[in-house]
Amino acid sequence: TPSEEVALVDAVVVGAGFAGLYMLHRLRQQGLTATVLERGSGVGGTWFWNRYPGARCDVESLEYSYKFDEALQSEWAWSERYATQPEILRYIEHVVERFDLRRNIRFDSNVISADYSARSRRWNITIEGGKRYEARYFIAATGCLSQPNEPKYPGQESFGGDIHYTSRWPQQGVDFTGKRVAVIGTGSSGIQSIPLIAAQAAHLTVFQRTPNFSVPACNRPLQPDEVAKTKIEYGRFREHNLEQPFAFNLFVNPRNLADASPAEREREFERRWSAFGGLQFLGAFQDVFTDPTANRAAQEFIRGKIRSIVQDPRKAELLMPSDHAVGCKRLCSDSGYFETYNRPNVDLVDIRAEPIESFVQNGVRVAGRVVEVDAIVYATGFDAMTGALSRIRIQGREGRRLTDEWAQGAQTYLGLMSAGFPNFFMVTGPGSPSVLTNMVMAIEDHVDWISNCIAFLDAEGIHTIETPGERQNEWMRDVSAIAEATQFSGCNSWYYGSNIPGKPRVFTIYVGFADYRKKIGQIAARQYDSFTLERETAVA
Ligand code: NA7
Repeated sequence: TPSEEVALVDAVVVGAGFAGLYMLHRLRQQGLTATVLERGSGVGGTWFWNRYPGARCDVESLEYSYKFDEALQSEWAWSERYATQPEILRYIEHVVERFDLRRNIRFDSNVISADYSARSRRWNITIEGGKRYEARYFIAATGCLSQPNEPKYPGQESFGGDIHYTSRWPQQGVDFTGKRVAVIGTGSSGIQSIPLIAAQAAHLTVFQRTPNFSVPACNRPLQPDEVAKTKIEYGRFREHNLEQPFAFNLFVNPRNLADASPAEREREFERRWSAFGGLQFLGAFQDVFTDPTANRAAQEFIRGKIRSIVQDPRKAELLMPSDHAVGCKRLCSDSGYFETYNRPNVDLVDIRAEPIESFVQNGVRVAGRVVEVDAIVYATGFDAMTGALSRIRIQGREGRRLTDEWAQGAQTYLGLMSAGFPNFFMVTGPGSPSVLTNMVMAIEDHVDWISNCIAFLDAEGIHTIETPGERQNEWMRDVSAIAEATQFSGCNSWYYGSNIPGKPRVFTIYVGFADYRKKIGQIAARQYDSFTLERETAVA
């Protein structure tokens, strides 16, 4: 109704995770008014929702944290090499208090639509319940892995026990003591939670569709001397991160696998497995990710490990990936994952051989038999990259809908803007390096770029920025071409949207953070000349 109050701000930011929080801070610092709309009841985004047992980051805590404030980064003390979800959430909450961010965040606010008006040059944003906002800038900080994939099985309502999702775990936690539990899904979330659920529950049955490569995280408490060594030159350490292809210190052995003797190969893989851990495995030889032969050696090494750890040969066989390269799907970092299958209370069901037919009152029916359980845990991942954005009805110029424009795959220029949607920015949007980086570095870089851009526009009296369609086409062609030259193109993964039935198979991640960063930096230095900029025409 016309009398309904509309809040007027310079910018509306959607999402109060790492991206939205820093975006708010930067906008306020430059004297703008901003509101963050967050569908959760607290801050943290990914780290607010994914509270499942064992949830932790696969990038080291000294790297996976904000660098924008010297005092913040030198004072905050991480306890472990890889921080757990509760510790990361505490850190985010600390940042919110320290920079007094909470007063501009509205919680429990699910944004349902955003419409651009060319007449007023404003975005009209509506949240569930009807509250409306008008803003010059509309900024999506909605995350790349924030819209859960929740496959439905026949008979789901008839299941008598509890159903949980790793992607929206209850705040008060879940007690599985004495319970028979099913976990569906063996990606990072499954692989991290399975060991802890198995240790607590009476019995655990894992329903696996595709076995995954996983390497021990080699997590441990951080030692005061190593922390001090990093912090004494934290600025240089961060600069070095920004020059890396994935924005974290991946120690890449400069040798090719073919140049190493069999003994050297074994030694290097073993060192990566038992001392470096996790994603560092990918750096064993510089060609692991580009040469199929080198990659096969890495696959064989991990399969050998699974064979030697898992005592039951049937389970070991099922747990060995055979249809994809190492790194083609996100390499998992675990703490005792394969060992868990040696517990007498853990079973494994291969749902390719025995598909889930339905849920029944007392369990899960597969291939004509019922696996009796008291609780079911979905660890089935996300509608990645575009999922959260496509749930908002975003309408740009002439009523163009973002979901229509992206029907054949996301279309952006630099992963920052999309043609037809003026003054709409995305933080780590599709077409940027996003999930193939240390996310916090990628986020800070984008937020700095967007806020500098807005400062420039305001200073120059430019009211509208938009990307030309042809720039966008060229950009997305480049993004695909770069990916085609890597192992990523060789398998079905959520990077390609393959986990979501009907989603077009498009790679929307720019491989190579440092190159990307240089490119967007040059565009900013050239005063955004590859965009269309409109200013007020002077009246004589
Ligand atoms: P992932 O990595 O997408 O894993 C989801 C798992 O669930 C994976 O094993 C899937 O098998 C399985 N899945 C997905 N849909 C189904 C259906 N319909 N039936 C059975 N099994 C299914 O998500 P995560 O949450 O573990 O991790 C996401 C990222 O977060 C991770 O890579 C890190 O970057 C952080 P599939 O392999 O598709 O056959």
